[in-house]
Parts: sequence; structure tokens; C-alpha cells
Amino acid sequence: MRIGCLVVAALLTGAPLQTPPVQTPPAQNPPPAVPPAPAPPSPLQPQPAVSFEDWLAALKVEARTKGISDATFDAAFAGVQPNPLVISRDRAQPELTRSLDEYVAGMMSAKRIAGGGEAAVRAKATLAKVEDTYGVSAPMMVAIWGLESNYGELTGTYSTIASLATLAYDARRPVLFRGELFEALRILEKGLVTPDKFLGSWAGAIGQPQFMPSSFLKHAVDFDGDGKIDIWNSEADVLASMAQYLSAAGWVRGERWGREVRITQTVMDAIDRQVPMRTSGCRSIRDMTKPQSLERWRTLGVKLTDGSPLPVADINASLVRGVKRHFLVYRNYETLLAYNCSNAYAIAAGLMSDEFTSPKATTR
Ligand SMILES: [Ca+2]
Repeated sequence: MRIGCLVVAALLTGAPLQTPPVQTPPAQNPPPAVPPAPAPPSPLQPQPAVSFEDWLAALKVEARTKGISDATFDAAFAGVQPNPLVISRDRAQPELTRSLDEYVAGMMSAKRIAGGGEAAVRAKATLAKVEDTYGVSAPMMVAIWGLESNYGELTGTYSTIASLATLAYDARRPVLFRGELFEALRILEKGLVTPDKFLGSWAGAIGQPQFMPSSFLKHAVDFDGDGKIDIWNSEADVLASMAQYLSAAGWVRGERWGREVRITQTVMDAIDRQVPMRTSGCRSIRDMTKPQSLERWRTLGVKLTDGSPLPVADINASLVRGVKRHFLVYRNYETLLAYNCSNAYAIAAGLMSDEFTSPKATTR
């Protein structure tokens, strides 16, 4: 995201901005669906050392070595210049002051929840079929759909090639975006989309799942069987592609994402003394404890929000702390962080998913 889906969704929907942390998924997971956050603005912004024209000429030479034809390259870059709006969005001072609690509350507006209910009804048959195939719960697919593109309503109007070229030419994160730009050219080379329809967020995220081009090539699927992958218009392709991503990241069929819990200050103090934090992964992963058994959390005094005991289940959970709201999360939660490594995003997705009914009951 964030450049990624949170910011994209926020920009597209007018929702509050939240800065995502740099995404470094666990080694066994696929690359994040969405790109990492920009570094904080610096008073000394690096500037490209060569003209855009010279840069483009070198890019073309390298593209040939990657199997991109000159015809594809020339069609992709016809009329493309660096887009100053992309740079200004990338360098906008991120909102760093919103807490997880505030972010989640902002994302879970009554309007967005109602929209999800309508989308779930509209796509009910497709959701059931995708859930059968990939195991990802329909409510979670609906939640991510809502966070990424407001259920398909907002997928972005920026030229993907121009956005990625702008960010690859820019000196801040050229390696990441140069790689994504070549992936975008591969999408064109394969004829999966035409340049005029190749539109997305200012950061290069495309379609209703807001995939980066590399994620599109790895995870997007033709689920409606019409012979082409269309994550812009086909709800079947959109939902199946998102589910394919989560499945590849390790989603476990029939298991919850996690749940909100009640933790008193005394219990939190004990957790601070006794439960170690994680030490690797993106910032949001390092903000989580190491997994502990539910029994251990029960013993420490963690309770459900209504004050009743945690369920008895042979499963490990990690603690995600907000300001006043706290959550025990299971391994399916980690697939959400693979999609977008932001606890605010993943908690919002989890809580939103709980608002929607599933054709399949989940346990634990
Ligand atoms: Ca299709």
C-alpha cells in the first residue's frame, strides 16, 4: 500500500490516510500484493541524475533483454512523461498520528459496512464458488474488496506505466519500481491488457484487488473462464485473484483471523514482562508478540471483550495492541499482512469480515 492500498483506498474514498509500514513478508509468503510505504520525506530530496529521455533509452535496452519487444515498449511509452502528481503524492507528509484504534474506526464506517453487505449479496454465488476453491472465507474477501477498491467502485485512473515510470525514474526507490515497471511491460507484452486500459493508483496498483504488477502476474486468475484475466471488471476474476493471493500466503480454510480481547493494565504489564515481541519482518510484524498458545493467554488473564474466558482450542495466537483495543490474531491474520503489511489494515479487514455473513461457518 502505500504506496499502497491504504493510502490508495483512502485517497480514492476520502477515508483517513494511514501510513503503511515497509512490507517485508515472511520468507515463505509471496511478495506483498501492494507496494511498500515511502520513506519519510527528507529535506534533501534525491534528484534523478539523467534526463528522462536518456533514462528511457537505457530502460528500452534493458527491456529487450527481458523479452519486451520494441513494439510493446513504444506503445506503452507513447506520450509518457514523469507525472508530477505522482511525485507529490509519494512525497506527501504521511499522517503518522492516527492510532490503530482511530484508523480502524475510520475505515469501518456504516457506509462501508453497508456497501459490503450489498456487495456480498450481489456476488453471493461467486463468493461461494471462490471460497470452495481457495478456502478463503467470503466475508474476508468482501472486507478486502472494500478496503482496496470500495467493492470495485474505485480502481484508480492513473496510467500505470506513467506512474511506475515516474517512480522508477525518481531517485527514492528506483529499484523497487523499476522492477514493477518491467513486470507491467510483461503484462502488456503478454497482451493481458492494452495500454489505454492499463490504469490504476498513482503508485501503480491495479484493478479491484489493487495488485502491483508482480502480484498480478503471480496471482491473478481467470475464474469466470472467459479466457482472459480481468481484475478490473470481472468480479469472479477479482475475488478469485485476491483469494489466490491469500491462499498462497498460507490461509487456512475454516479458521478465524483472530478476535478482539480485553486486557487490563495489570495483565498487560505481565505480558510486557513475559511475552517476547517478534524481531524480524516488517514494522507491523515487529509490533506483534511471538505466537503463544491460547492456554498461555488464558493463564496470563486475557479475556474476551465480554469478560468471559478465551475459548479452549489448540491454536497459537499473537497479540496486536492498539491504544484501548487489543487483538489476538491467528495465522490467517498473517496472510493479511502478506497482502499489506499494516496492522491497521489487517485489523480493519478482520473486524469488517466479522460484519458480513458467510455461506460457510468458521470455527475458533
Ligand atoms: Ca476472466
